[in-house]
Amino acid sequence: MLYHRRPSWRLPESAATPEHMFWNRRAFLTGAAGIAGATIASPFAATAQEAAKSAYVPGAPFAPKPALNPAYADAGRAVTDEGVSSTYNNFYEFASHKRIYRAAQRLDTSGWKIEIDGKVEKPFEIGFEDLMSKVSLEERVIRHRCVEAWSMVTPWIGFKLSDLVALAKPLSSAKYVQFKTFFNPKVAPGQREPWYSWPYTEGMTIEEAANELSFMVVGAYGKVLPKQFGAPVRLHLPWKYGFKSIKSIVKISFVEKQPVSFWERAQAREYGFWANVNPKVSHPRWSQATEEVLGGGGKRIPTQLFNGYAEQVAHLYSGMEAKVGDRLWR
Ligand SMILES: Nc1nc2c(c(=O)[nH]1)N[C@H]1C(S)=C(S)[C@@H](COP(=O)(O)O)O[C@H]1N2
Ligand SMILES: [Mo]
Repeated sequence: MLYHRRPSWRLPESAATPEHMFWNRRAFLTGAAGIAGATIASPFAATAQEAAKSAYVPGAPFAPKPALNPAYADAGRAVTDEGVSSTYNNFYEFASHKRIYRAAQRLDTSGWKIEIDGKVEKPFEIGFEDLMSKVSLEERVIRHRCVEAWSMVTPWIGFKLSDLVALAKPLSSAKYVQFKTFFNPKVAPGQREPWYSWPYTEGMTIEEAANELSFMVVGAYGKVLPKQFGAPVRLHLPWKYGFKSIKSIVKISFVEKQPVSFWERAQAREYGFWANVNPKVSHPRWSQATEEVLGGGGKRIPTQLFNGYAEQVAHLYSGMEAKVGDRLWR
């Protein structure tokens, strides 16, 4: 098929990078466009069992649908077709290629809990539905820029990460927030691949977490978040490369030291902690100056500093480039 693996990727010292996905996505877009819409219906359908267990069934209509935040009503370009964005995903837990949407349906999100710990007043665990009753939901149409140089626009439903930080009541010693994805190799075959350090983790500073762009996503395209997008709850940080936007979160820890994240551990030279989008700073193996519009028939557009969100986030990094150099941008 369209996906191939270089045998050398099985070696830990050349831990797999997402580069091949970029090329395979291109092959998919040109070679197999159109099949997406036809094949998605059945894997999205919830089982009766799931529906009985939860009011939030992945892929079911979001009812009532939260109001669109007028500040994010328009991303300046077309919303990516749902049939494209929901059948071409990065979710290494299920496989290191993009066509994981069927495999991801095995993830059982009913009874989902999130653990909050570290430097907080009192660690606790909260059920997903309980969390939903404590946050305020809205819809945002948002740009997403993957480090592999493709991009999309998605109508997300979610709540501000700052709502959750407020619930967690961090201590003043909490300087960073660390996120963890579920770990269940029985369901997620990618997690049997020993050259990665599972579970997927990500992190950000507490100031970044307080920014209003930091969004916890629980829905897309008017639906309860489909599993392949990272159900039941994933982070979205639109000014950073996509790998920062961790999926299917089970744990959030408030910590003193800068956490090491999944891709940083796998390939520190290429992927770091900050990963802010900057068209002027190339990835070690490709330019970041332009991006391919997902579902756009191979069309490329210029990449914008902070993915076009500089006004909201640039101040977070003033004076920092002198300290961390190019690491600020990868
Ligand atoms: N747990 C987990 N989160 C993840 C990933 C992953 O492999 N596992 N991939 C990341 C990358 S590289 C991108 S571009 C986005 C893709 O999100 P999407 O599939 O919803 O488009 O998810 C990010 N979050
Ligand atoms: Mo990505």
